Amino acid sequence: LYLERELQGALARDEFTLHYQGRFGLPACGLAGFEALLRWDHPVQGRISPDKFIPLAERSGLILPLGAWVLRRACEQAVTWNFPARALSMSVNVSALQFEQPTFVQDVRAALQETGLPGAQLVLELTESMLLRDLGLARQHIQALRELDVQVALDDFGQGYSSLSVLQDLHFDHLKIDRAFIRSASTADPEQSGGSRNARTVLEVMLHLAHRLNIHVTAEGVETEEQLQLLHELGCDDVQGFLLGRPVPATAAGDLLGPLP
Ligand code: G
Ligand code: G
Ligand code: MN
Ligand code: NA
Repeated sequence: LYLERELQGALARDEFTLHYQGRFGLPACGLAGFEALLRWDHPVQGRISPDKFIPLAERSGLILPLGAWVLRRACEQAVTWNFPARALSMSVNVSALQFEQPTFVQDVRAALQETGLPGAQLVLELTESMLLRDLGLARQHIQALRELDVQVALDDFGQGYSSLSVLQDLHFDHLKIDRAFIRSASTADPEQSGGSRNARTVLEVMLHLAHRLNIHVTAEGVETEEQLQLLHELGCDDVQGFLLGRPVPATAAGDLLGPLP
């Protein structure tokens, strides 16, 4: 309750910042884009994890102005970093309440227009659970986003009770495989080798399925060289994770950009 009350004024007090984590293309591991990740620095409590405050912000509705701020800020940053000239994209996480707003697509269009970011440079990350709440609305919004050239990613794929129906019913540009899969497919524990073999097969088939649907695959939570090697062998397109880069503030993320081509 304390945090919920504190959250109300946090946007006005300027306590939120965005961190950026790189996404890297295989095999060369060149930078392909960034994912914007929200951080809350409370003056007394210190850094509070989004896992903690996003659900609170969803419950109170604060996620709407906060989500709008994130989108605007991330688009501005992508323009500042010359993303169109670099052919990089900025990924933004969207919450269920945000996605369900009748004005959602208009809000995205306004953010693009006001910041000058071309739609093609933006990726919106959606989760399966939010899409299944109203499949008809999801279809409509995704179609309208495509008309803006905005890319759509299915985030956390494989987490919880995933079904294949969303892949059949909706059109995604990217699939982000949940880090739990990456971990179990690459485990070196001999006791786990049966499970690891199974997990590897599941990963392989997920990649094959996505590629047959023309969906670009990103592996999340890549932490070891062994995982990177495995993903390369399996033909994964992009990787994200602590091995290649943690989420960092804008100044540090900007240092990862080379000179303009
Ligand atoms: O960055 P971190 O691993 O702490 O993020 C934890 C969770 O918070 C992840 O599920 C991530 O998708 C989510 N998250 C981070 N930033 C945002 C944001 O700007 N909006 C929404 N809706 N979720 C976010
Ligand atoms: O749900 P979503 O995929 O948006 O969550 C992104 C979160 O995952 C970020 O908050 C980031 O801190 C976290 N993350 C990114 N890379 C790694 C990693 O290699 N290992 C772990 N454990 N977490 C990661
Ligand atoms: Mn994400
Ligand atoms: Na994810």
